Amino acid sequence: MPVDFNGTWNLVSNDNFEGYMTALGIDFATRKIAKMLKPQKVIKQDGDLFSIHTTSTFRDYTLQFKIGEEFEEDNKGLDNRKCKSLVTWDDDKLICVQTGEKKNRGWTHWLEGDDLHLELRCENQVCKQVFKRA
Ligand code: VLZ
Repeated sequence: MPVDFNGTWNLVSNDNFEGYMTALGIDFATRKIAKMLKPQKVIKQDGDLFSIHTTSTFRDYTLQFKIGEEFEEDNKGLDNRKCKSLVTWDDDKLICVQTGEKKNRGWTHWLEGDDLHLELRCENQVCKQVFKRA
């Protein structure tokens, strides 16, 4: 039985989001706003189908995918670079590889106790976020 990520999650810590955004080429002014945000994630998991809605007072981002099925991701409102994304399970971790112009791009979600963890990777930068249930 896979882990159940369903729920509404509020950001409680955000380590090196600045470095991650810089690696993505996000401009200075946008980074200054974005690093202050406390985004919320609403995750819906139904078998192999997922949707992850990341919302904030500044911008929202929605991702829908099926485990094991590569899709084109537009990263609209983030860096707007298209990539090919593939999400798979690695034990209880959800791993996304985002293949495109940026090397080593992707993310990993997992649960630890009652917390949702997210590692965001781009080039040589790693951002670590922790969320608690709303
Ligand atoms: O999350 O890839 O949960 O997409 C931040 C919105 C969204 C705030 C970050 C505006 C999305 C930022 C991170 C402006 C530059 C992400 C995935 C894993 C799902």
